[in-house]
Amino acid sequence: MSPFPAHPICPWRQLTVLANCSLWLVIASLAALLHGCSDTGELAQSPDPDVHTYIVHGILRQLPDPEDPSKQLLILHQAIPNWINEEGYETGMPGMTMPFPPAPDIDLSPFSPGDRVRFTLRVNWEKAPRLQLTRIEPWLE
Ligand SMILES: [Cu+2]
Repeated sequence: MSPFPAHPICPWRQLTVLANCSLWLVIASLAALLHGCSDTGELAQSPDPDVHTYIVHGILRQLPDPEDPSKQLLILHQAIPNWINEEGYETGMPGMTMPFPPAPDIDLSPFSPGDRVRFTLRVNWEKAPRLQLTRIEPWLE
């Protein structure tokens, strides 16, 4: 007869270890999912199909110049996977540098080019300004 026990870890114990691992996997996947959903992309759909609100991350490239209207707020933004275009199709938008006209109450004084930012983008395909940045904060990870 072998001097070693047949089951160094009892089956019940193995099950518990397995259950723990699966539980962590589920928690990790859920966290990843929630993170993905809440971090970048469209917020709760507005009742108006022409209005969409997105949370977007990017790098501030240029601040607007009140003296020179041609100098707009430019942000290199990450891809917006669930971007809905003017025709109502979810086409997504790849990452790019583009202008984001800020809402009148937005204070850009704490920001400088090169800053990592997280911002809210409100799109209204029916009414100007069609794109408007309605909130901006440092993008901290
Ligand atoms: Cu873009």
